[in-house]
Amino acid sequence: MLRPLLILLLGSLATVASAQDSKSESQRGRGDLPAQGDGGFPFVLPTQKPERPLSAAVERIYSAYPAPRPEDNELYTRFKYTPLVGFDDHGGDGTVSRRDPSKVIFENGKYYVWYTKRDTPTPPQGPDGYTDSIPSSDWDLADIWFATSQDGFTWREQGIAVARPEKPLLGWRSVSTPDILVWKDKYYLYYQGFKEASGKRGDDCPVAVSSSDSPDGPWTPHHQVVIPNGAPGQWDQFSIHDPYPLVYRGKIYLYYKSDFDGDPNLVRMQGLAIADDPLGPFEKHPLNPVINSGHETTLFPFREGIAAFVIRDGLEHSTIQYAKDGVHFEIASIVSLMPNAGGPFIPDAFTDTRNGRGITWGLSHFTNVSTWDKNHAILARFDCDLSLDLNDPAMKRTGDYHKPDVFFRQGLSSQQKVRILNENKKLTEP
Ligand code: AAL
Repeated sequence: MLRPLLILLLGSLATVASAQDSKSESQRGRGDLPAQGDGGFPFVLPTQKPERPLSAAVERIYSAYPAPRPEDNELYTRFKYTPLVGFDDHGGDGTVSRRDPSKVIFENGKYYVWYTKRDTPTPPQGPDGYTDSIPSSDWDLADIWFATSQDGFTWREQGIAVARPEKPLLGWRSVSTPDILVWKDKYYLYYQGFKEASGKRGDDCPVAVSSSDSPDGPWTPHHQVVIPNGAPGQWDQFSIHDPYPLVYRGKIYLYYKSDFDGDPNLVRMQGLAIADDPLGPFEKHPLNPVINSGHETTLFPFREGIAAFVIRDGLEHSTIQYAKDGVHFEIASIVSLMPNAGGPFIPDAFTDTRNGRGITWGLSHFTNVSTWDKNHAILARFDCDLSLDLNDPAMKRTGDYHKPDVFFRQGLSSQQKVRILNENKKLTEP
């Protein structure tokens, strides 16, 4: 009885052994195939990487992400949006625009936010249509305004924080895209300072700074470039956009975006500049750019590192990324409907935390709200669950359901329709 069993066992071992020898290099390297009859990948998703050969895709959920499923991934979230109350955009005629909100801070019992506000006789008229009073772009001929709120939904516009200075001072053409830093009980606003109309050569500007002893101002502009453009030939030679300071490892880590290349399209990446003093000097990180995709900057301390929204542009758009050291960013999750120009409320943005708790809401913007001939932007509120202190399962589900018109509005252009018609014709030609 024993003998036939032994023969069977030896037989199957021999089969496995010979199969071993005949495997291709890649097959051998990629983890061996599961043993015959091991019943396949388990029905219940293991929380830890199972001791079995895995495909690249399944291997990745255990090696490349904070958790193997979105529900448990603290850096995965859905985003939910709420219109704001309290802002008048002049009937949406394009003459009044609010955009690129700063981070939100809570002081004196209320929330504060700063943003770009344009109030011009006409909507933007493009790089060939601007004058001293007619804007080229939605953020041209703008000032920096601020608003306050008790609840983050209803806002009261308070007025100008930083106005365009007299020509030829830095920012005389436009000051825009502000962000806030609180350092040693003083307040600093960093913003884009335009010395020419945006779009003349490109969206070219360095970064300027103003300071104040109170979030209500008055703000003192320092009329000096604090984050300079890069040297000729460098990625950030023309534009330093979306300055975004955080306090990290005892210093000011200021992230920024730049537009470069342009053939066929502009490439957007993000860099880092570090300083011990809000007025600089800022040292640009030798490894810049540190984020290879994205558009407006949105970042927050998370655990011992820094997390970043990587929206809209580039290979890794629509991802949330994480760098344990604030420099080497890796994809932590893939998300949808990300906030444009997100300015989150980050309680530990300036506390030099070693254990960032994350975020649950902020303000963002929607650009070109109606039509190009009335081009303007509005602010909005976003909510999410990227917090170690919140567990909102509704924010951890995947799969947004959009009505057909959302897709149909992304319709074909007339050129694309002609191409398709010609392709069809080719099929029917004899
Ligand atoms: C925004 C930001 C910067 C650009 C322009 C206004 O989305 O990236 O601020 O200059 O667009």
